[in-house]
Amino acid sequence: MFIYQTIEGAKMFPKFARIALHMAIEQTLILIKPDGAFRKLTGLTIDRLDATGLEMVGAKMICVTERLAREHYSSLSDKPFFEGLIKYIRGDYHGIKDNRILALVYRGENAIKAVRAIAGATNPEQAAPGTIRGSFGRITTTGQFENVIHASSDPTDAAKEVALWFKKDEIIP
Ligand code: IDP
Ligand code: MG
Repeated sequence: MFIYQTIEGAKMFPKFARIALHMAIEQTLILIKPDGAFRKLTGLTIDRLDATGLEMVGAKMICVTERLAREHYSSLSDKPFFEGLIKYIRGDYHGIKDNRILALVYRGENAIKAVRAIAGATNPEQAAPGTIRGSFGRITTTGQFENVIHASSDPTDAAKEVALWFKKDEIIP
């Protein structure tokens, strides 16, 4: 079984390639968004992340500058909700002092999917009950999604986001 979990195994035994690919060790970025911090959901979020069995390999409070916010969400810059999103992530709606939020990196098998699963769908009204967003997210009367946490959505985004928020030596090798 173990041999099939390696790339070489996948090449030698193509029918097991899918198993090998599904065993990828990934890193993913999680941000406790300002509503999550404001509502004291940081501990609960970490508890659920730890319960996945993934390993926390990076953690720090970061000042979300205008530049960092816009870079992080650059792929959404043409969306009508973009400016509101920048204000939200910078703490403008929740009075987060100096715009500081907690950023985390978790690592493990299929970490990206595993964290997305406990986070729930983007729209908190559509997120499954029991997920973090389904339990604690809301849409404000002005249409702002407050969905508690950010979680990287795919390997390309995860690599980009981890590198944007963390220096190499801030992550446990
Ligand atoms: P994700 O956070 O689940 O990956 P994205 O589509 O990458 O979802 O959007 C990033 C963030 O932008 C969301 O988490 C949410 O805060 C905000 N957002 C996405 N779609 C909407 C929308 O339709 N209205 C308001 N805010 C939105
Ligand atoms: Mg996303």
